[in-house]
Amino acid sequence: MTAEDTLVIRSEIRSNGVAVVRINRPEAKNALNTEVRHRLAEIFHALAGDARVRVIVLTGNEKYFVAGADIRELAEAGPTEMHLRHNERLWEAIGRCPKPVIAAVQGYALGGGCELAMHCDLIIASNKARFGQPEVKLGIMPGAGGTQRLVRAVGKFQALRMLMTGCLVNAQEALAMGLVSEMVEDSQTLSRALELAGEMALLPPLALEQIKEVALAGADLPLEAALMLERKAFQLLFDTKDKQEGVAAFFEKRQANYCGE
Ligand code: DAK
Repeated sequence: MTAEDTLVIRSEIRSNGVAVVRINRPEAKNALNTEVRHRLAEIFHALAGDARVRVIVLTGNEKYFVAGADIRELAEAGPTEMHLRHNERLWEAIGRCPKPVIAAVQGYALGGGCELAMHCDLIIASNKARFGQPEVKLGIMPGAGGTQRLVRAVGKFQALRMLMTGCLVNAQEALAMGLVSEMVEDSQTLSRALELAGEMALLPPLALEQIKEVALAGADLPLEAALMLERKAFQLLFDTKDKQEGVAAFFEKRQANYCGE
């Protein structure tokens, strides 16, 4: 196991190929300030390029996943400064990560925190988790994909209820509307995310990568183009050692051992 600790992010790579990234700013309810955003981007870039890593779990602490952007950093900023921060480049490190990313959400996931969870592929939520896009109550609006990813995730009427009232939804509501993948007992949140990550770490990485890329890119394409994209990716996988291994393991009635090639 290798571990890296900084003041704001803790990350470790476990022997089963699961990396755990933990946001650690308890004094500000894990709010995303410039340092956290930069460190998150650096860590995700590093994990994406690290062959040991198969799956990433992103989490906060027991009470706060992330309480949003750091409001102190928004208070004084003007439009040019906001533009020059180019936060979109930092978010891309997570949204475009080619490996599976699982959010383990306990407590509040608000504003940029809800957007951060929506950058992930699966969301495992504590039954005490609360989600919201309360930016409107500050006189602003979501700026990291909230208006777009939320509509795509839960549909217009639930999304606009959250976006235009700033209300918080509990985990049960979030599950019912399709904002989270699974809801579990609060104390089981991280362990369930790690269990799923461990299972996915045993699956063929190239197939997982292609599934993620095609599912996400295809959602924004016309159906015919998306289906063609799927066919091409499907065909590509027939060239992999892992396809041979998966089929051989099936007939030999054994566990497949995927090498990622
Ligand atoms: N930022 C900074 N400090 C925060 C904070 C935040 N988001 N949330 C909480 N804190 C601080 C509080 O100021 C307080 O500090 P002290 O007074 O102790 O110094 C401390 O954390 C404890 O807060 P509370 O006393 O309020 O704690 P509670 O447990 O009672 O309530 C809460 C927790 C999370 C429900 C509440 O603190 C809250 O509603 N916080 C604000 C949530 C919020 O409005 N979040 C949305 C922020 S706007 C962008 C992309 C995205 C964004 C911006 C730009 N670009 C691409 C450029 C995103 C914007 C947002 O997320």
